[in-house]
Amino acid sequence: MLIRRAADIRPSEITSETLYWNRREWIAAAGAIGVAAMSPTSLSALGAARQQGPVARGTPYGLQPNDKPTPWEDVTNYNNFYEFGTGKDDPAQNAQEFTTRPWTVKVDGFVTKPADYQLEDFLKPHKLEDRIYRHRCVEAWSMVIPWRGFSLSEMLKRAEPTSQAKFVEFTTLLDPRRMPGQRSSVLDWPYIEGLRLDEAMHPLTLMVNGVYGRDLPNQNGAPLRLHVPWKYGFKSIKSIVRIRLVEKEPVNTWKVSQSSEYGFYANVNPEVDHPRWSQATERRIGEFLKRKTLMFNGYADQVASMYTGMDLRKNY
Ligand SMILES: Nc1nc2c(c(=O)[nH]1)N[C@H]1C(S)=C(S)[C@@H](COP(=O)(O)O)O[C@H]1N2
Ligand SMILES: [Mo]
Repeated sequence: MLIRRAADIRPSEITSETLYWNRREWIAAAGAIGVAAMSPTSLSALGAARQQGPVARGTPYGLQPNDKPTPWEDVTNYNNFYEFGTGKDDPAQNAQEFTTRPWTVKVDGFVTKPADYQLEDFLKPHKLEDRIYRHRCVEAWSMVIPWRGFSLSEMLKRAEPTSQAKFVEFTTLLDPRRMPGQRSSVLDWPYIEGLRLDEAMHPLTLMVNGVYGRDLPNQNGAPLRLHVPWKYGFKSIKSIVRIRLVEKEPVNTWKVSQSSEYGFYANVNPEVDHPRWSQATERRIGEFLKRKTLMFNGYADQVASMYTGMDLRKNY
C-alpha cells in the first residue's frame, strides 16, 4: 500500500467517487424496468419499495462494489444506545419520548473561542452534506449508512484549538430522567469518547445530524452524533452535549468498562481479535453470509498514514 500523509490528500480526492452510487442505482433500476420507462418518479418508487423507507442519497465514501445502503428499517431499529437499553431494539422503543429541543452544545477547553451554542447556532455555519459511509460495530456486524452532516474539522477550525490541544473529548447528555438506561450502572455515565486531534481533524470524521436525508431519529443519536468510519462504532458517540479540547488522552467509556477488550484507538483491524471473538469477518445486517473485514474498515488509503510507526496490536 502506498502510504501518504493525511495532509497530502486533498478532500477532492476523497470525494472522487461522487455519483458512483447514483450511477449504479440507475443501471440496476434501468435493468429492472427498462430504460424507456425511467422517470425520476419510477426510480424513487423502485427505491422506496425495496427499502420500505426513504431512499438513500449521497456521495459514497470508501464503498466496495458489493456495498449497498442498509435499509432504513434496519438502520433505525437495530441500534446500540445503552442510554435507552442494551437490547438492539430497545432504543427504537424507549427513545420515542426523548426531547432534543432545546439542546445546547458546549465547546471548551484549549480553544480561543469557547462557547455554549444552541443547536441551531452550532449547525448554522455549516453546509450539510449527505455521505454514505460504512459502519462496523466491534460486535462484528456492519451496515452502510447514508448520514447527513459536515466534517468535524470545519467546526474545530472555527473554535481555534490552541497549541496545547492534543485530543478532543466528547460527552453525551447525562439525564437519567430522560435517558432511562442511565438509571442502571451498565456503563459509567455520561458516555465519553475521544479522538486524537489529527483524527478529529480528518475530513472523513463526520458531525452527524441526519440519516437518509432526514433529521436523526432519537435512537440514532439525535440531535447530534459523530461518525468515524474507520473505527469501531463505539467511537461514534451519540447525543453530544460537549466537545472539549484537551491535552491528555480522554478516558473513554468502553475502555473504562473493559480495558482489555476496548482500547482508545478502536481502529477497525481484522488482524487484532477481540479477546472473545475474531474480528476477521463481519455480518452485514440484512445479509446471510459473512464478509471479510477490511483494514480500517476500507478507509486505509485515507487514514493509515496517521498511524505509521504505531504498534496497532498495542494501540488497539
Ligand atoms: N452515547 C452513546 N453513544 C453510542 C453508543 C451508546 O451506547 N451510547 N453506542 C455506540 C455503538 S457500540 C455503536 S455500534 C453505534 C451505533 O450507532 P447506530 O445505532 O446509529 O448504528 O453508536 C455508538 N455510540
Ligand atoms: Mo458498536
